[in-house]
Amino acid sequence: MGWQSGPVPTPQPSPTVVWSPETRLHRPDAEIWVGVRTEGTEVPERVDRILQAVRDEQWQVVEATSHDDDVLAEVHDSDFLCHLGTVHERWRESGIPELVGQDRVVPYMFATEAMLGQLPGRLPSAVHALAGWYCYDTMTLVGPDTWRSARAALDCALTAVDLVSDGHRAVYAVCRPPGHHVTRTGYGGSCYLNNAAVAAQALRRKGHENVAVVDVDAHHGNGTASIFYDRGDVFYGSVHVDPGAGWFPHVVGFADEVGSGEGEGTTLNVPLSPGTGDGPWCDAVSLLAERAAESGATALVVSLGLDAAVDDPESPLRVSRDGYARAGSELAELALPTVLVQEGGYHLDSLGGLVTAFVTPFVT
Ligand code: SP5
Ligand code: ZN
Repeated sequence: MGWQSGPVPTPQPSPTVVWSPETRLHRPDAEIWVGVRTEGTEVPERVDRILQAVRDEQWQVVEATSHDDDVLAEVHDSDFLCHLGTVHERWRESGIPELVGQDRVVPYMFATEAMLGQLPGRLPSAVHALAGWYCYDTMTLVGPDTWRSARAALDCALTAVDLVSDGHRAVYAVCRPPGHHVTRTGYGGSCYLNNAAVAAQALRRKGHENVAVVDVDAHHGNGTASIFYDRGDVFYGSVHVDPGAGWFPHVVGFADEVGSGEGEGTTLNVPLSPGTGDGPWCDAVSLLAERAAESGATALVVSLGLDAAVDDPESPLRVSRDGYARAGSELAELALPTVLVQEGGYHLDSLGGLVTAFVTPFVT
């Protein structure tokens, strides 16, 4: 070793990935579907698989910083947030875990119009009834660490917004649990807080007059769609498996939902038949990109679900890794400051590779 050897200064690659160790804490442990308890597919290992893949790419990974509730409170109802933050503690205090052997919060009834008719209905006092007031399915269980993880996932998204606002071209947030099924007042679909919607709102607050959300998850993002349905300042475009063909969220996500009031024309749904692969799926992403550009958006949020992939257990779409790479290129070509928010994607062996395939065009 001569005197000239020593550390050679290398330029720091820009932060590309934001994560938080707390996103691993949430363990739903089960998913109750058509009355049957299964293990569920929205597992902590998803985070590990994604991190491994981005580290293999030598992308810089940074930890999320904590953010206050200001933007969150603009997107979600305050009673809903209070409920979600405290419901597991109330469940425990009620004695249900000992009495019936269920330590996760699971609703058993839903006060829909079918129950109430024209009656007003009021907030139930029993926590097991209250559970169905804010949760709209039986698949989305709340455990002791669910709130912490959901809040940490949101911090990932908000940290990504900060970095993009500071001049980074694109930042990917490893949000877990995912978020796009959460409305202003209710959660479901393995989601608890709408990370993408809060990111879009945060970009509005940072001065972007128009923001586009493009959702490539296999399922329609009913939460994000509903939050922005009547707003003209946030475009929402989604490609997903046709809910009319029998897929979650079943009741929304159809092509004739185009927005209302000031938001008329700022929603675009592209439902595809089960079995659809790369060609039509990539065409749909191109259309969403085109319409996002036409909306006048100066910033982009991508709801990055990888569950449209051929091997995914939760959807019948058949997109390849190459398809995800092409979709990433289409959206990267918009050349907008971009926050990529992790949504679904459940095939553990392919998940990380799908993420890097999609994100690579944004960072090269
Ligand atoms: C964020 C996201 O992708 N949420 C997915 C919500 C849809 N879940 C529907 C689950 C349907 C039942 N799953 C049973 C497992 C069969 N493989
Ligand atoms: Zn999904």
